[in-house]
Amino acid sequence: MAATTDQIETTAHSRQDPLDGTAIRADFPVLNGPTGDRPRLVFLDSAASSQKPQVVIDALTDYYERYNANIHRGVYQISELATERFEEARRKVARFLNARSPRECIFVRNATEALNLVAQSWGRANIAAGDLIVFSTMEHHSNIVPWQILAEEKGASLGHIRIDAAGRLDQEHFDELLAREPKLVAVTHVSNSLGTVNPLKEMIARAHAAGAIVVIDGAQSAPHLAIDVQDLDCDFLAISGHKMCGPMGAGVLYGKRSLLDAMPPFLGGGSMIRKVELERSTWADVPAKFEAGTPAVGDAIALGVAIDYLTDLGMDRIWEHEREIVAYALNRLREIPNVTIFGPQEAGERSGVVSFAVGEVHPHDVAAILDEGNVAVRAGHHCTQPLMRALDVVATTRASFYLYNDREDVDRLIEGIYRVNGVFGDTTSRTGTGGPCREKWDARTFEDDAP
Ligand code: 7TS
Repeated sequence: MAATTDQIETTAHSRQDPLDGTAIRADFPVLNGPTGDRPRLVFLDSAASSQKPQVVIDALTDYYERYNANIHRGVYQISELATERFEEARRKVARFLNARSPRECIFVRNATEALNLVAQSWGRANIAAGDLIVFSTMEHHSNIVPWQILAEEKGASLGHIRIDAAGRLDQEHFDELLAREPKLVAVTHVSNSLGTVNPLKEMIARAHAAGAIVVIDGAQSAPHLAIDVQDLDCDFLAISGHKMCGPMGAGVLYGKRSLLDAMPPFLGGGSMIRKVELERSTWADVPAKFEAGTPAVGDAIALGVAIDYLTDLGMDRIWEHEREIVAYALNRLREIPNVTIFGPQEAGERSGVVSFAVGEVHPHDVAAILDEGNVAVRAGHHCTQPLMRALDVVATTRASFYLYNDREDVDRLIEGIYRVNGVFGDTTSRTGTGGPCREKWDARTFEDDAP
């Protein structure tokens, strides 16, 4: 029987400690499906989008088969049920993030939409000519472009926190930028390209002391570690459901109630109004004020089920599981002399993301050869072009691990890299130090990234 939001069963993994990636894969049809004459799929691109467990797929099917209806308007039974389940999902999100109230959690499509909402609503109301907006060099384009659009429109200026040679945010440079009293600081919790976990709590406290509000891009942290927005004291946090076992189409913007209440709407239309007259309208209370039009009802409900699934396994155990795999992956990658690993070198300092170069082989060639062995990785700039420029590379190959990966997956990755070297020849000898990228990486001063 299909799982619904109120009947998710305790999974077979509940009492396992630590997590067992092989057993968890049994919950994910894509990872278990037939692969013809290819070996089992090793999925190492969860930073782009995670796979979905059967319970999440069932929750979607259940919604469309049993109670598909628009919400907040029908007086008939299935509309009421859909509304109840949608609002229940909001409560689950609030508990997951430890928000003070579900009203602080707005359903959007994804992290990109959440960040644009803040830029367009809070930003247009609060940013003026000459104001400073700060973000970091390691941001995903979703946490860069909305601020550029806003700054352009308002005549505001931009400051970019530099990164150091190990791929961490340069905290001294951050303090220099804070001394210029920015109005807003936007920073990622975890880098999608380097895996760096940023020391947010103290950065947020410093930003607040300087008078800034703080927007956190949680797209790469919410799937992997326990987030407590009250403890962090961030003003806004953006997450994408599809990276955390949920369906495409449901993300969340968390915002402090006092800020959300004071903000103008982002999109206008149905559901977000209190009263509409021909000349003017008034707005509904949050969260409805920011949820114009028909939302992705089934997706939001299924995101609630994904949150149940993750919570049931335990976010702390998921984090520990990934630590173990990443430590193993870093060690095994270091066995290969022409592999350069970007970002912090210790597993404890990074999430499940490992970007690397194989000698001078183009990342797309690396990914294509890995795919021949049914190992799925991503190659490219990962929507972090300014970061690639700081690294002095055009692209990297990126393996990103999640709860369903294990050491065997790492071994398959390593086998594939040896195959790359077999095809292209080991390029180590050209530099003798682990490839040209590392030399450039070490020599980089990053001065040209100064605002
Ligand atoms: N922020 C970060 C840190 C991300 O990694 C991503 C997506 C986004 C924002 C945007 O998320 P979306 O759901 O709105 O698209 N990152 C990636 C990636 O690393 N590969 O593909 C998408």
